[in-house]
Amino acid sequence: MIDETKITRAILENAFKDILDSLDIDVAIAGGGPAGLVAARYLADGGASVSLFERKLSVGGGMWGGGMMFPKIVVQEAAKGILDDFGINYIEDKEGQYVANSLESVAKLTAKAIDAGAKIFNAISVEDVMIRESGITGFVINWSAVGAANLHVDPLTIASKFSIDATGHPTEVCHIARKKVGKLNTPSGEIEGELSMWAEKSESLVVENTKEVYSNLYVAGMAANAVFGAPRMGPIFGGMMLSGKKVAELILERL
Ligand code: 48H
Repeated sequence: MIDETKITRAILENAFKDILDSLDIDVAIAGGGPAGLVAARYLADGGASVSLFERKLSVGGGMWGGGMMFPKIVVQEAAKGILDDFGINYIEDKEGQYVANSLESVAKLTAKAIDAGAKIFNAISVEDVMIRESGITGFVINWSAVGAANLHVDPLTIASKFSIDATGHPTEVCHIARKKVGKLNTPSGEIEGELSMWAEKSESLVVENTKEVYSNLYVAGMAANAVFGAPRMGPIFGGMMLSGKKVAELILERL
């Protein structure tokens, strides 16, 4: 028999289990754009316990909108293997690059991350970090609705061995860390800031810049270029996915 109280109990019990299982994990990821989703999948595939916190109701970040809201993304040869790995369909165009549907891409990145065992929490924002002598030891989280309504509500915490800032252009976690710890592992110790569009340069730099930016805090995706002072690239997404894969590999080596 369908009963409202039973529905409510099923939702609460199962949601509480997921969040309780995430209190002390291997890797916490802030941001569910392409870089965060790809990282989540490969980390979970590698046996890590991983939870991803996304501010919005939907994951996918800037991928949904393709280029100027035309729902297509371009992916270069170097990242074709990741499209295959996620079962994303594509066509090779005349320019020797691959074109995929942005909606299908978000859906499959998300589904594969969840299938691999990553836990994804939407509508939750990372609003601070925990810092100990060893470095960053986890995220301070709150419902995004609390911030949106400007309510004074204290947050909760998630402890993790490693954290990833995959918050895209605003590189929010690194900004918080920079404010609280003083200097990051960047040339100036500051957030260097994103430069203007130069796709070819940017796509290789985003992979190069995917690294540990403070003890146990890694940066991936657009945030990596924003932190290390590299250009943006427009609607080519190979670098985001390669960055997600690289950060997963770097962390798995240390786990
Ligand atoms: C929880 C947060 C918080 C927070 C933000 O922007 P994204 O898609 O990031 P990437 O790096 O995976 O991909 C970048 C790509 O989409 C892009 O913007 C490109 C290629 N631009 C090129 C150009 O030239 O403009 O996703 C980041 C996600 C978003 O969903 C945010 O809502 C979320 O992070 N987020 N989640 N806590 N504090 N801040």
